[in-house]
Amino acid sequence: MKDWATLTTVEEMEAATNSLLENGKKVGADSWQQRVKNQTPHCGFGEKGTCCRICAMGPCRITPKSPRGICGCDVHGIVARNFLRFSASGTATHSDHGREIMHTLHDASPDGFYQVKDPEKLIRIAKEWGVETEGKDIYDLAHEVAEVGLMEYGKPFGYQKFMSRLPEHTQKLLEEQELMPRAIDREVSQSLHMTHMGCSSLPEALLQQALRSAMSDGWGGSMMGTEFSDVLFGTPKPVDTTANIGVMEEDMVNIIVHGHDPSLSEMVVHYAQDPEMIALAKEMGAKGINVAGVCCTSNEVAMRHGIPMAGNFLNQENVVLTGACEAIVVDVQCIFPALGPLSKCFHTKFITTSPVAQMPDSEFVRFTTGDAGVKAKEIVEMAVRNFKNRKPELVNIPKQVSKARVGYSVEAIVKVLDGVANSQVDEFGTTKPLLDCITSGVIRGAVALVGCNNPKVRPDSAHIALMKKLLENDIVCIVSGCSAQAAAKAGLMDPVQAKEYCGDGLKRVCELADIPPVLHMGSCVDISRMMVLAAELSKDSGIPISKLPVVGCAPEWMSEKAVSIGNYVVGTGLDTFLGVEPFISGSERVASLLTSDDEGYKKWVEANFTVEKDIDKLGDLMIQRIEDKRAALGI
Ligand code: MSK
Repeated sequence: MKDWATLTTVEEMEAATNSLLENGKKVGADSWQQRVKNQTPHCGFGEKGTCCRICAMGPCRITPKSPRGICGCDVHGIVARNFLRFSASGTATHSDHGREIMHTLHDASPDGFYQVKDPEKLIRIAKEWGVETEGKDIYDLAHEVAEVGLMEYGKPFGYQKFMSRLPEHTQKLLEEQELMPRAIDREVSQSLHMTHMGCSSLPEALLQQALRSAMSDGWGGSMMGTEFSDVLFGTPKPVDTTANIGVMEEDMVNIIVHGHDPSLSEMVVHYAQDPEMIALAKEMGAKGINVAGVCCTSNEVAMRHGIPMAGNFLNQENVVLTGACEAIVVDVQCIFPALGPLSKCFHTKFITTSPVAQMPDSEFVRFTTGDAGVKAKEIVEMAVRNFKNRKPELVNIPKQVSKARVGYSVEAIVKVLDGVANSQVDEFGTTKPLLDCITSGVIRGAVALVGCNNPKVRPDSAHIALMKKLLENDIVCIVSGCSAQAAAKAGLMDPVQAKEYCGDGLKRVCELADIPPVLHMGSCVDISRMMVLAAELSKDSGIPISKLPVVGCAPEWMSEKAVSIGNYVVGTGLDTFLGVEPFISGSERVASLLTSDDEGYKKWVEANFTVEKDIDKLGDLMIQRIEDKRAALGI
């Protein structure tokens, strides 16, 4: 632990980035900051969602003079079709990550590269899914459960199995509205079918499909990704780590892992600790090997191994700009193709590993579960041997590090809060202590803060400002994805220092439970953990999810995955607040269906979206919504 770890402001982070950009200028490096300038202003039709290019009669663009496309589709149909495609792509992406995890589970063996680290969780899910567990070898069970899980992608009949985790009220509502998600691939495929030329142009039908497909992500693909990553790599427990660019080490080989699928990063972390590799690093003149993470891969390895977090989405170029990155090793999602040319300006090796994410100017080391250890060792060795190519005159590691306690799975939250109330827990535990804190008003409510960075918002400023505002108002923040790293970098996960931002009630709970006020729940797919927590709170209290003083928020979102997430968080019954506009402003009808209190989402699933670009106002609106829900419950 670096002894200068501290709370860090957005201004300080920005100053560090600026000094790195100066480093980049020395070698002619491009940057997202420059590319944003080149791309501004953005296409107005794209921003409003009013450009249709789903057939070759177009592209058609809707204007007052040309209110319909060549096929006659109006603006509402076009905007809704674009919205559904955007969301369905997010569903496909998350769920394909989940599918890879199921294949890894299917390949697990006692003498292979992947083992079952949490057999209790495997048995618990097997029982939940009706798979016989008695007398079975744990690996036979793992393979059987993996097959059952893989069938969730293409089974011809029935709904997603994890939907039974929802309270009865929500299940009934979704059944009545015909919004229960069927097989994941079917929902994605049907979304593409519905948006093909000559199919749906009725906004209601298109938005209902956006909800249905997103629910197959949140309560299907993503949830399997989360649950079976825990089975394979261990269910997260609180662990201390450090965050921000200063986690990179000047005298060590720095390997950055970036992406989402822990199957790769787990192996890289393992082989970076191999005595043979450490000896080689010393031979190359380094003191050892330092692995750090970016984006959601960072969340995965931080919460299971305490691996430091170098940064989030818009910091991915920063790690290379330090001139001290021997290799940036990526799997899938949220990886800038810019890393290829940028790495070439330095000595960094940009190593791609998945057939799903292949990029120019990278070294492709194809990684499969069958040869995972061999390939991971090869990658670590490539990085270590690259240390001698480092140019000392280009090394600039800003001294910025904060302490963070991460790894609050639902199981961990239940356990630590039980310490406050001292109640008995059953096998899974109970959320009653948390409910008691909320009912008594010691904690006013909870906000699930998630999502990316987006250059449309000053990086991390919205995440951090909102968290501080919520903490001050005794609202606990549960966070994941790049929002989690924003919090960690700012020091908001430091259990000692972050308390200074809390109101009296929340501060007392944090002191009693020895937790930070911002709880790290993991990566993007781990938003499914938040959904399970909401469902458990509802079942333990008898209050429908939509009436709980809990809301979701993605203040700096940018990806298609984030729209799928938003749709399944709302579909689960949680009002969701966005700081960046989705591409829907071209249709008042679509905007109303998503945000109105009188129709659309609110009527179908009892929750809706609020879009507000003024971040202070967004925070006020969330607090007001939480207080309104409390008042309605009489608490
Ligand atoms: S990595 S989807 S930028 S949260 Fe999951 Fe971050 Fe958003 Fe990617």
